[in-house]
Amino acid sequence: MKELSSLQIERLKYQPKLPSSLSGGINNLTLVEGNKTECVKDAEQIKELFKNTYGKPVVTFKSSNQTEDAPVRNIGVILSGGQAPGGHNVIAGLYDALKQSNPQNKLYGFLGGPSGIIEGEYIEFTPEKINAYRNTGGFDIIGSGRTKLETEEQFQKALKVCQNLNITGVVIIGGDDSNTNAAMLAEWFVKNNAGIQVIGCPKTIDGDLKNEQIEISFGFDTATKTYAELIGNILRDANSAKKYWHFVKLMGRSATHVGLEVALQTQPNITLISEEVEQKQMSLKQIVNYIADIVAKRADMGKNFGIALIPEGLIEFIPEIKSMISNLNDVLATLENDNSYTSADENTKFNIIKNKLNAADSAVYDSLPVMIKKQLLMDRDPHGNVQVSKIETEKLLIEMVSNKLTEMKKAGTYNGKFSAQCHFFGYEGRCAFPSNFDADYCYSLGYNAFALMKFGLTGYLSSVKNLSSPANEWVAGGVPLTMMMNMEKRHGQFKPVIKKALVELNGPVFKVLEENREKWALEDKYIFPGSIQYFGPSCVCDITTETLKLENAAKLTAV
Ligand code: FBP
Repeated sequence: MKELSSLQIERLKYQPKLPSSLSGGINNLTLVEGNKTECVKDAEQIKELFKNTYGKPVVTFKSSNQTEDAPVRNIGVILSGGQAPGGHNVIAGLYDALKQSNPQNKLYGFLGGPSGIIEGEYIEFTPEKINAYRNTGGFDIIGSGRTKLETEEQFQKALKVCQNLNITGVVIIGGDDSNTNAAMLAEWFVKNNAGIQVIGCPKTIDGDLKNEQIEISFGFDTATKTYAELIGNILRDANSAKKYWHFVKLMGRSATHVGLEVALQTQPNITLISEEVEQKQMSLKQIVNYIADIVAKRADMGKNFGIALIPEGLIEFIPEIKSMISNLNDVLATLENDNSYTSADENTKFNIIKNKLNAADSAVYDSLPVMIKKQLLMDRDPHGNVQVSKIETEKLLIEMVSNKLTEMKKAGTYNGKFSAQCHFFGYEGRCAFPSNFDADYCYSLGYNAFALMKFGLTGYLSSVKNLSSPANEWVAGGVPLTMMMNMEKRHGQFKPVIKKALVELNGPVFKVLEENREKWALEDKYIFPGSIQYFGPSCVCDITTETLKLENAAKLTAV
């Protein structure tokens, strides 16, 4: 019986690249401090909530000839939130840096996400354990979870667990919500003189944890390439059989970075961008008309097939539904402990909600199909987000487009055949073998996280920049987490959170779609990217995403 696939065996041997500033050794670094920082919005409240960690400078590292002392340290690491390719390499980079710094150092992995540090569930990493997971996808080395760290009791428990293990530093690998956790924990540890540093690492396939300092979160590269391969295959199937319209919902939560990137890699007929829907204040009906119009035009050309990409978070950006969801979130927060609601049957629940929503939102809620009404009532995640992955927007759109085409047929404005298939791509890409880019980037982020700890920093996000250049030219450093924060409503209350980066409609990436989409809608300009290549010529193994390429090129021209 085989224990490992051939690719697994070969990937374990891959040696990830480091930026040259780090490759001179973890004990041979100089820290360069930039200017003090401000948060993105709501400065007064954020300053008040993060009295001890607010306003720190952005930092970078340079390699130095002087070797520094490296006292023995124990560090803990947490994988938090949704899986993203490369998480294991962050841990491998962190482990290698820590052992290189002082072989007596220990790395503990908290099990099952942030709850592991509260419950004291952990393992100590051994070389064998780390070596078995190098360059692999998944978070299964220690598991992940979405527990929100925010209460005094949780912080006290975490402190106790860390003290028992002599841990003086915690690395949290996560997205915007998880790094909000990291910022809260860092502040609490400083306030309570705990002597424990906290460093975050930017993870999420969604690509929405980015800003001037963070070019992209890890996992986006591999996940989008995986989806692009699948979409390319479906495009070819559609173009071969010429009988189906494929409606593909793509993960990415609120922002449409994933959908946009995949569109640029494959050039499908229709790509909806949530941010554009919101900006143009498009109603659900207008979106349906837009799709039906393209279906009809293609049918006139004898083409009863095509592909439409639907962003996972679309529903939250359609103005009338956005307003309804916001009202609904407040209503649900008041019903959380109301037995007459929680124990009610489905129809009674619908009626309670309908009566509690304001008139306009109630009408919108009531107009939706039962399937969607039900999905909108599902529990919010621990951070208060609607679980958009469970809302079947692709099915909703197929049904509504089909109804619209029936009307058009009666009116004599459509004379085609509409047969649709629906897909949801998300989980397929989150645990793929990391691309060379993600393998290198993640390893560097983990290695760099330990460098930040060595300099006594806390409340920072590990940052590696200049990512469109070869890895040795990448710039390693750190960004204060408070710099990315603002106040947002969650579970009916305003809370400090890291601001999500949405697709910029004036940005270079969206512009490419905007300039080409009419052509892509009617002419078939499909591109078939094929699968991620791990071995072979650099032109296929080391390509970055279109998003990174275009955004970094635009930054260079702006300088
Ligand atoms: P993170 O923000 O934690 O990285 O999660 C990303 C994501 O994959 C979203 O794209 C998706 O909406 C969500 O996780 C799904 O969550 P779950 O894994 O809990 O079903």
